[in-house]
Amino acid sequence: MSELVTLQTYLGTWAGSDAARKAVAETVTAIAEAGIGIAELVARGPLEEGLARIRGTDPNAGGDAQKELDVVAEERIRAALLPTPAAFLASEESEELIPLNPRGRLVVAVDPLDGSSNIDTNVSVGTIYSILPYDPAVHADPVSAVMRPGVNQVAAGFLAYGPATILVATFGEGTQVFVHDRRSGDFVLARAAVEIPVETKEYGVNQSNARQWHAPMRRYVEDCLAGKEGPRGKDFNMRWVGSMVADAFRIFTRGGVYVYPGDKRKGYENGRLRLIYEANPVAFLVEQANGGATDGTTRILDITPHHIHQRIPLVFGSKAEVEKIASYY
Ligand code: AHM
Ligand code: MG
Repeated sequence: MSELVTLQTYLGTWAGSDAARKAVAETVTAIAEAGIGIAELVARGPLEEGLARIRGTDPNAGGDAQKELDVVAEERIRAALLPTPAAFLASEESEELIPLNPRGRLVVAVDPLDGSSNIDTNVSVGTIYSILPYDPAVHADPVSAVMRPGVNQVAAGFLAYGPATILVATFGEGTQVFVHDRRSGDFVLARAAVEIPVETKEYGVNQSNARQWHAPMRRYVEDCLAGKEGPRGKDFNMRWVGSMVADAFRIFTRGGVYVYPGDKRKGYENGRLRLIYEANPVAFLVEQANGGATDGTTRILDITPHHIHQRIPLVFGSKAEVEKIASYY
């Protein structure tokens, strides 16, 4: 059997003696380590009953009910990032940026616990991160460093806490999958270059919202449901976990398309997912794995954010299917 590559050795080779890359490597290592602790808490499930409880009555910055574990996860990440070269943290759970290392030259945006409405159901939840460069000489205000189109990301990824704790990461050179080896404690490289199949017969969407969708989305799903006899000429399968990290990992494994469109409900005009710490990192990972990511028509990574917590309609996965969806709009 060939030599195992750990996250540490992978990052050591990738960064070499490049100071900027070393800073990114250190930051991702800290997030991965925080993830191991969060995975342990998630795995205690009902034994940590209090953590799945909704916190107070106020929603979080993104407008969702906040669970105890959302807040604990954010705190674990913040603490892990303090000694790294990250200057600020943007988080779903905090209205404002959280200051970290005053000499840092990176900003990190996270969804500390994606899919947290599922904590008590024992399906995968995860942590999503996006890393951008920060230069105080250019960005007088750190918020302006975060409010840039996703093409500026230097690294992105997510941890999914499922049967295995996995890290899907990109440093701009393809997309890699690492698996946390509970025996050695290391993240071990399992897939060095993820390739999302271009074509698919599998889509994922919360179909209970169908009556709220706009016409293009309704037509797209109707055509999938029509199967072989319909205009698509093939039978489709539908899969929806309702934890984006889990749905994304399935797409990285066997292709498919994930769709959370904007709809007619108040507050859902731009769908549900947040641009900066959900759509952008996933779009970066997907593109690096030869997939596509749009808001229906426009490439996610080209969109200039106007608010840290803004939502964006999101379509990502197998390239040909993402393009097909654009043709309905
Ligand atoms: P969260 O970050 O508050 O968990 O919200 C994002 C989640 C995604 O993981 C998931 O795909 C989506 O919301 C599910 O939304 P819905 O319950 O409307 O189907
Ligand atoms: Mg979340």
